Amino acid sequence: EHKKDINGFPKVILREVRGCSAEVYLHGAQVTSWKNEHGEELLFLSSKAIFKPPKAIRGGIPICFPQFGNHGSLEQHGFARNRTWTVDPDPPPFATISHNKAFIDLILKPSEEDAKIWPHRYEFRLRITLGPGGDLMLTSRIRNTNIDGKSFTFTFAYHTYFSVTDISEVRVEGLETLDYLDNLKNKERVTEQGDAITFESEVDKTYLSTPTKIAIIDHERKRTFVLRKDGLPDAVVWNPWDKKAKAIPDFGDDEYKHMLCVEAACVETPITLKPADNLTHKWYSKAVKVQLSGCISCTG
Ligand code: TA6
Repeated sequence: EHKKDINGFPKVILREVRGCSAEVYLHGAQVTSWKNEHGEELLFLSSKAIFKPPKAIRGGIPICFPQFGNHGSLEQHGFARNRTWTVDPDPPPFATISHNKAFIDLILKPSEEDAKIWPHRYEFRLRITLGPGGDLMLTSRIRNTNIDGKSFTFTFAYHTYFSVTDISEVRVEGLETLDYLDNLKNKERVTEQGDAITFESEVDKTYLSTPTKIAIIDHERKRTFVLRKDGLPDAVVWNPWDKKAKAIPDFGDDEYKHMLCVEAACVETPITLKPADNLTHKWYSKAVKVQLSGCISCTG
């Protein structure tokens, strides 16, 4: 269902048979709401979020492409989350579709402006699916359409903001004993301790070579999020805590207590894409596209 919000910004609403729903803004192709069949909101969205360029919406699931982080020449986390996407008129045959799922296909191609800052041609196709059980799946397919034969590399993340009751009562399971880069200590490489991760201060960690499944347990609300990913070896865990949250203009002062970012990502080893052969419009062979999927389900 295509709608405009109270400020006239276009968004799409996905509804599933049992009453689960999701909302996606064309600004950044950003999911900003994911509700279960009881109408409970499962994603964090800041009360101070800005829904138009040049800001990315604070919350939901920002798409970080073609760069995760702020090390390069591009803006922090790349420009994809700051662009207006369009509905894909010619969606590829994603194998995952079935009749009882709600989905939307969006596409981003470079503008003249973008080509100046990132001199590559690409097609970024994103399918957002709300499954029969209310699972939310994002599948990105990126194709290099350079005609000069040049490959390009990129880093990537689904920068997901989970809504939690109280961050000090949250545990993350699946990242124990793994190595991570501590982004608060100049990306020092550290080995995580042996049991579930809990939170009592600012955290900004890029876990490397992580499992396909990570669990986020909201103890108070007896709710568990399970994040499953494919093609994304890393996972970023972030909570700004009080001081950093106060310093972020579009973040409410106490809102850090009710969110946790766990992000399916590819950070340590960038993905390199060769130019696609001059294939027909049929969807592209494996070699020239990459499929990055993140699926989050929620129990309780
Ligand atoms: O994902 C963690 C992180 O890289 C943090 O360092 C923090 O900058 C966060 O992303 C939010 O970034 P943003 O550009 O959305 O304010």
